[in-house]
Amino acid sequence: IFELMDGFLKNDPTSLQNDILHHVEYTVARSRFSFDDFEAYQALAHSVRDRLIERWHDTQMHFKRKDPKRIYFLSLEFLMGRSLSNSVINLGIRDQFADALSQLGFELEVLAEQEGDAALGNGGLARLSACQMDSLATLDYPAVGYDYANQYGLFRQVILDGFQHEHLDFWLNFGNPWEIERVHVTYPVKFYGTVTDELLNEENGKVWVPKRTVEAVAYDNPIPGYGTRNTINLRLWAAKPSDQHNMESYNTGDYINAVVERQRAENISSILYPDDRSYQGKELRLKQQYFFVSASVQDIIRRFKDAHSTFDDFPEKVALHLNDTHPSLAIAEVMRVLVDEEHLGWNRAWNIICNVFTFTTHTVSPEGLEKIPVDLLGSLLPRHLQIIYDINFKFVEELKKRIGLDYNRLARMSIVEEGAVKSIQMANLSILCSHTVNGVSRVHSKLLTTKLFKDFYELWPEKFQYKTNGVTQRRWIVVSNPSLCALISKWLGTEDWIRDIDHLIGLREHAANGELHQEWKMVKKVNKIRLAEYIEAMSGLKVSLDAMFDVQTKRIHEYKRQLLNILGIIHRYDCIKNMDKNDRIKVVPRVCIIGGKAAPGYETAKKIIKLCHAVAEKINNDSDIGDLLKLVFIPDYNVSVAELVIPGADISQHLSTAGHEASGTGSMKFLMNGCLLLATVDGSTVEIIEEIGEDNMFLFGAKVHEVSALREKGPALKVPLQFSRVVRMVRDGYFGFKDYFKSLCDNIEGGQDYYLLGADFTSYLEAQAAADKAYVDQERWTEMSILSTAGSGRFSSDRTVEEYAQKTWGIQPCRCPF
Ligand code: 26M
Repeated sequence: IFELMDGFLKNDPTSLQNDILHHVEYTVARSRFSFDDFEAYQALAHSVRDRLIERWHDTQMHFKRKDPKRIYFLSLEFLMGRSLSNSVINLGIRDQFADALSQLGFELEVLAEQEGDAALGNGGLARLSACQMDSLATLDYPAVGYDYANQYGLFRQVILDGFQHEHLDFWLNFGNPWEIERVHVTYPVKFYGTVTDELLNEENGKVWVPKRTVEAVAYDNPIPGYGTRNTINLRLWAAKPSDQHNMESYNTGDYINAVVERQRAENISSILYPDDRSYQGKELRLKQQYFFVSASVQDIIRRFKDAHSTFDDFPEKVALHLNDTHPSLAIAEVMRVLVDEEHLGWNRAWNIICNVFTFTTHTVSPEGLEKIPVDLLGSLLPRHLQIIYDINFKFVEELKKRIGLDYNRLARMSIVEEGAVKSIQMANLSILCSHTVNGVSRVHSKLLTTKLFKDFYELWPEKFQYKTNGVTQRRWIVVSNPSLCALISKWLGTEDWIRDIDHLIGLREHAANGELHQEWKMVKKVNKIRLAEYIEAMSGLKVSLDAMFDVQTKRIHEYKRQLLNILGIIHRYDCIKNMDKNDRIKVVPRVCIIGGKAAPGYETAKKIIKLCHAVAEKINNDSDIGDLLKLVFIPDYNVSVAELVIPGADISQHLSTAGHEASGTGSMKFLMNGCLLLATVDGSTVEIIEEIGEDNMFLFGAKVHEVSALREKGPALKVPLQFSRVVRMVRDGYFGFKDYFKSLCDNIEGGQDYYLLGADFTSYLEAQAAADKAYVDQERWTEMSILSTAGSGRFSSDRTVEEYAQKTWGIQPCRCPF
């Protein structure tokens, strides 16, 4: 037994080779004497998976024995990206695998490229969940992530003639070695039907007679921590037809339709909704939300009941986290189970609810808040609607006692919104029922307590907290930038920063060291070469390595102001065109890189993508410009593309109109990779300034408190001539597609410029000029770059998760001992 304490599997090169070949032969079913890169990847992935499973078992056993309070992280989105490199690094066996493979004639990095990118999410919120899972595992917290297992993920972006097209992403077609199907972990999830009000009183709850049942089957995805044996679980639910599903049709003899109808159950987990408000109020979206919430809640309660006899202990053992309002039906579901099925009585159940839920919001705009039409909810989940009404009734009665009959305020705070479409305000429900409400940066939190949720803040100031977001240095340095990783460890004399980010600050004392500068520049060069090769392979465009690589990659949104970037590029082009020879020599060459997806129904965002291509076409083919300016749009930006782009960037742009970006996490990844930031003072940039110092960044634009006054000026707002000039170029068809781009121009002129591109243009150009100037002095630039990485420690998700554990969830580490 003791010999098996470390598991069955050995990690010496011979054992690893045997394991890989074993999987080639028996899992992939290819001859061990003949297999290609993809087959080698599959066999390798299965060898890694075996090691993950061992640790996963040990961790689950340990948690079961210790029975600590667990954090259940409910999120409708996890942007995991690829797993192979991350897993071998976190398991601490990367080099061993690389050696074993090279003896077999394969290269680890090449095989890693074979893996599909798991894009089970949209953008910031979704990648944040993934980073936080990595930190939870690494810091030994007893956590479980829950989501539904969407089959296709976010759409694949294909660019044709400069226009975005959305294609299905068949990422599961070649199988997914990281998931473990648990055919025996299944729960029925019920929909529709009626609530009988015959017998039961408030103490005993009510009886819901649902009409449809779908089976939720668990798919477990092990998440390994770094420097620990702990491996936690991301449990995804796939929808399968249930045996109880629509039995009547069979009985009435309509066999074919009954089968077709059964298969429809699987639609629930087939698609991921792109982030777009126009998708609100869709029945399928609501089904997805309830489907995963119901299965997760059943799973959580089953696990709790296995070890406990009274629900009074529930809040001591369970923290339920709502990642935005998307999973907030969990509130009504837990209430329903406790009242209707466990017969705890309303008050006891309510007391439990108020002590287990925690909530983080990722939104700044009131329009971004989720609303569910009452009719839709009432038809799909009649009992849940009743429960929400009951919660609201009691809340409003209580509120009247506290604030009196201020009907406007009561209406704002009510969970039920009486508008043109009567609907449920999911944020209000989440705030009411959670003991802690979190923002994702300091500015965001300020906006929440003074604007968005002011009424609630005044009632319960103690509920409101914020945790500035963070990202995991394991993925964003160790996996994506191995050369920088080695350099950092060399200069710090330790690899401890990979687990304990505070060490990173130690780079500061070397920031002026000439030897480090040489090595630092080499690393950046290696990463720029990698990125340049990718750009050439993708678009045929050759870019100069001497140019400043300037990157803006994130979802396309008006408030993120990619349009400001493009107009700035047009301005730069125009200036170069009008320069004489002597001045041209002084121009700092630039490669401008833009990437990101537009929601399929977001016309303006799609036009911005087209404009980017139209401008690129003009500039890149202008022989007069040469290497002085290039513009590239990187298609299908996702986690794996980000891993390649971010390390190669010299400068990155974060241009949101102040007050619109809740936090922003891309900037943190660039910062860790020694990339300088050109940014507005918005979201987490405020905290970044505190760490890096204004002198080491390029800041511009109106501040949060100045924005509304600027907007009020409307058409009277002065815009610089340079701005009008570049907009005119677009209007006049200098880049073609005159009619198509007209609305883009109308949106930002004549008092319509809601996101204040015109107002910020001068200061934007000044920041750009300052960046050019700084780049000329390469030693100064390198120092700033080193200071960026050195100061990025606060933006590790390890710090964020630690704060959540202590201040919000009340959980302790539970480390697997062997
Ligand atoms: C809504 C309705 C229907 C379908 C999808 C959605 C939806 C999906 C994702 C709405 C919003 C979604 O994500 C919002 C998001 O990603 N917010 C970002 O969260 C980051 C992490 O906290 C912040 O850094 C960003 O500032 C914030 O924009």
